[in-house]
Amino acid sequence: MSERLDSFRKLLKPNNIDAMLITNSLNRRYLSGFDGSSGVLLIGHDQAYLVTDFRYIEQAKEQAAQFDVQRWQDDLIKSLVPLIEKAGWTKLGFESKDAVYATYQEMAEKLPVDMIPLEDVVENLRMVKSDQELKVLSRGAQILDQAFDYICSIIKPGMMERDLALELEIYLLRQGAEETSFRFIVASGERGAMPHGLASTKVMKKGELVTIDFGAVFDSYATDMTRTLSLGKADQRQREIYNLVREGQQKAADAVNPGLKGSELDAVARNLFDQAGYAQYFGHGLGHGVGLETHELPVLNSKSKTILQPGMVITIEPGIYIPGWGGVRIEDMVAVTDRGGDVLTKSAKQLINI
Ligand SMILES: [Mn+2]
Repeated sequence: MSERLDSFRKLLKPNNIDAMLITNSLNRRYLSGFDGSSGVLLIGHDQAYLVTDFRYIEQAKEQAAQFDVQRWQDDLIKSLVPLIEKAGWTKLGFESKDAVYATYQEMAEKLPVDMIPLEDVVENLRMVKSDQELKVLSRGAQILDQAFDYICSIIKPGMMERDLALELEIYLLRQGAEETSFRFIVASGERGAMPHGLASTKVMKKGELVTIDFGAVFDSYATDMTRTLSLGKADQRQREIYNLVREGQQKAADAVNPGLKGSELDAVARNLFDQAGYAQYFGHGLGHGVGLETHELPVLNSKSKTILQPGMVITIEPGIYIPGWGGVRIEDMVAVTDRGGDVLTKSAKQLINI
């Protein structure tokens, strides 16, 4: 945590602020270690305050030893005033993407400091994972692989999409997940054309492809993976489209390398689909960062300017979705290393016929 606080403090000057107010709860947890449901950080060059309410004082002192824990009296804004006055700050950064308009207005009015809107300051730090974070993410990915084996052992024609999602959720919670990363996608047959088709009451039938996108949170870190299965023997079109997605996904995963731009990585899969005449059916970006949140920086799409760096953990998840037919998506979590990419989810990617 102290390294994170040091890295954060180095960003005050380049952002032209004396201190920053951190209101986003995940950013607060990332910088301080405190994971209660309320509290803000106020960080300057020499100060590190954690302001929280009565319920969390003891927990905050224990989890965020480097912070001066202050009790939130009556209302938060009032509690911040003396701290700001004492430090003599004139420019206070705040997280504009996290700010509620009414709260911002009140702060701008009552805090004796200029409020400077900033975006993604902590999110940019969170992009590059420490060895410890990589260990947690990689262990989580291993559990997803086990969960995929479990899916293969229970899925069958005649089963409802929702029942598969429920069994999968129970399995992951039994494996120690704190919660699911998101509501699972189980999209069979024509529903596969919906990239985010949540598990429904539809019964899965023989002859259909089923896209299953799932993940769970282990030790506070989210995981995310997708596989598409065939119920019964896939027909020629199903095999063709599946193999195209698989090739695009594999090529992109193989291309992961520090120094590569996000848009260049996205183009690896997109160009292949384009040559095959399917680019119009790949309407979303290639992937995204994974960490404390399922979707975090970097964003990987055709416009992404982010340069890949060792320590980033990203998803590679191209898909093809054809209305009236169905869809295929394959997704892995990949850690960017010094020399390339390390695929964390290792489940088979050849088309499995159940
Ligand atoms: Mn994903």
